[in-house]
Formats: sequence, structure tokens, C-alpha cells
Amino acid sequence: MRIGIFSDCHFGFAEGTERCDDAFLQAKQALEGVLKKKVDFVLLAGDLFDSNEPSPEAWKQAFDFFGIGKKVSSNLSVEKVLRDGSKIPFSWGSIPMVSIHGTHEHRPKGLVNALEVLEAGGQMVHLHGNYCLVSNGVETVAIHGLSGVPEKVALNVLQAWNPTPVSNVFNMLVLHQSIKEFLPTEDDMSVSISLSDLPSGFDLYVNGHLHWANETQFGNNRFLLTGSTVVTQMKRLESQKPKGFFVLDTGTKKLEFFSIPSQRLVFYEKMAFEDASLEDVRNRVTGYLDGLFSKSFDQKPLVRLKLVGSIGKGFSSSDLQLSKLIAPYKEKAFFSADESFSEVSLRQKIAELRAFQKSKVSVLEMGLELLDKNLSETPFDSAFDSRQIFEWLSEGETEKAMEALMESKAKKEGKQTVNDLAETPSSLKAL
Ligand SMILES: [Mn+2]
Repeated sequence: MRIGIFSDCHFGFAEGTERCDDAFLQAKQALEGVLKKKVDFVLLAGDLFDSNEPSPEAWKQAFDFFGIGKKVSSNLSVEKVLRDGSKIPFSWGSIPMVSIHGTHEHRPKGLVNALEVLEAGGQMVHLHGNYCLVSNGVETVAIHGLSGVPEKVALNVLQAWNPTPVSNVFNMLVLHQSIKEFLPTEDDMSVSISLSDLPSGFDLYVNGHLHWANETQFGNNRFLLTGSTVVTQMKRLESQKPKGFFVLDTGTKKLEFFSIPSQRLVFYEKMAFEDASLEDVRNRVTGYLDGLFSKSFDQKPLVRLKLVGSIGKGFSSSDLQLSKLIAPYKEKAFFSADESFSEVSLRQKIAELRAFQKSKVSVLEMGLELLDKNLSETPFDSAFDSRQIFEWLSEGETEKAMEALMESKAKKEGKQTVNDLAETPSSLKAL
């Protein structure tokens, strides 16, 4: 049999924004894509919706999506086998859809989730701690599904469920969890399952939740991260591979990835600097953006800029004004940009501390020297009595110090503007 596999469609994502149709348009192409590849049924690995209480707009996206599958006739039968052994038969006359629910649809025990509603409405088979058998009369495939559960209990739930493969059929195990091997954290609250914890004997392990597609081998087992069909967060891993869907052939065991034809691209650019001047930073950012937008895109891309490292002495990252730098391009993309510069490099700071240590000056003198040194690189320079300011600061007389600083700032600039006043803390507005 041929099975279309994808997940994390996130219907309802970015509602009320320019990107409100992204989830639907990309999921629609994924479904049309697998149908074109003549799959026998479709397996979804969770997070069909972005919210556990979808809006009418999100429900409309979901029904438009299932409507596409309803047009393709099929005589496959599906039988859901509950934990107590009871069986529920499904036949719709159209291509079967099987899904677990994800963390986004998760609702507290006792409450109905959106995928249970879809099953009741005859759109799909929903699995959670049970399995179903999909049969075309010649071949049967067993799908064992565990829907998304809180990460800290995921391993316990999986072990308590303890699924075993059905003999003589192709068996798939579908989850919607974080997996230790794919995340940098070892925090048991955010991830509890390792590949080695997965019960053995399944022909293919499928996991939604992590939004970048990946196929990996562990032991003799095949593990598939379906990835999402839409970008919901601008992550580095999501920028490296386009969004798409998989087609599995249980006969040849071939698993193929196909890109969604028309999709919003993500560019993730991390720029590292070392004691750079503001000019260096500006040139590199504009150089990158000029290069990027020398090409044209059929959809406004997502651009993530991450500036790290250090800028040289005498420069302040607040003078950089990253948003102004991006402003000329802002109609061309959806931007997320930030910088986390330290204003001098750590190496330089350590060298300074060493030098002070050698000269064996007192802590007070050390502080004063540091203040003088830093001031000498600002427009304040010797505009006021730094020793006096330092004494006030060390005695907790912050108000006095601020007053003196504001006074010398005003003197330096010759006037005080309305903007200055607006930025002045209320206690100083009387100035
Ligand atoms: Mn998701």
C-alpha cells in the first residue's frame, strides 16, 4: 500500500494577520500532493489545529481540507481496535484519513478534543493509545497511535500503553512528542522519550511535533520526523529544508519526501561579530539583505536575523537601531531581528581585570578607574566630577547622581528637548 504522511498543519495559525491563510494553503497542497501520488490512505501525526478550541475560521479550513479527500473514492475499510479489544468499523467510500491529536489539540481528561469531533463527524479515525487496521482486502496496515501528552509523563504513558505489533502486517507507531536525540536539552520536564525507549518491532516509527522533517535510523529501525506543513516559528532547522510531505510504499519500503510546490520560505541568518564597529555591523546586515532581495519571491519570505558577539569599545548597541536598518526592506519580508551584543568582548574584560589585579588597587579605586575609563569613551567624557558621582552611587544616593548627570547632559547639549523630558523618570521631571 501507499501511504501519504504529513503533520502539524496548524489550521487557525496566525489568524487575523496577513499570514492567516498559510496553514490552509500549504496543508491543501500537501494533501493534493499525496493524492496525486496515488496513495491508498493518509496518516496525520497531530497538530491539525493550532488551538485546542479552534475558531469557526479554523474549522472551515479543516472541512475544506477534508473535502478534498472526500472527492477521491476508495473501498478501503478501517477498523479501530480499542484497548478493551472492542472494534469500531469505518467506511466512508472516500480515501481514509487516520490521525492522532497533538499537543496543540490536547485538552484535559474528560473533555472532547477537536479530532474526536472530526471522527464523530465522519472525517477521520482518531487514535490515542489504540490502533487501527487499514485493509484493501489484499494487504493490511496497522497504525498504532499515541496522541500528544505532556512531555514529563510521555515515557510513562508510552510504557503503560506498551503497544505490540500486529503479526503478519506492516506496523507503524505514531507519536507526537519531543525526542531526546533531536533536542539540545536533557531537561526531563521538556523531553522524556529517547529513541531507545520506543517499543520494538514496528516497521516505521512516525513522530509529529518537531517541525523539521527528518528520516533517521536507530538500530535496524526507521524513524521519521514528519515536520510541519507550515512555518509557525522561525527556527534555524526549519529554514534548512522546505516544508513537504512523505509517501511510503509498504511493498518497496521506500519513503520519499516531496516539497510543497508554493510555500513561504524561511531565511535564518546568524551573524557573529568580534569587537566590530557599528559601520561593520550595518554593512554586513544591509549587504545580506541586498543580496537576499536581489532575487524575487512568489510569497513574502520570513527572515530571521540574529546578531551575536561583541561590538568594539566606544560603540553602543543601542546606537545600532536594527529596526531602522531593516526599515527599507520591511515590505519585502516578515522580519524577526535581534541582537545580543556584549559591548566589549569577554576576553577584553578578563584582560582588564587582570591588569587591575596586578596593580593591586583597592576595589574602590578599581571601580572609579573603570567608571573613568568607560566615561572617556562616551560624549560625557570629563563633563562632570566622576569621583563625586561615584561616591554618591556607592552611598546609594542615586537621585543626586542622576541630577548631576542630567545637569551635565543638558549643559553639554546646550538645551533640553521635549523628548529628553519624556524619557526622564518621573522623579526627575521637575528638572
Ligand atoms: Mn506542531
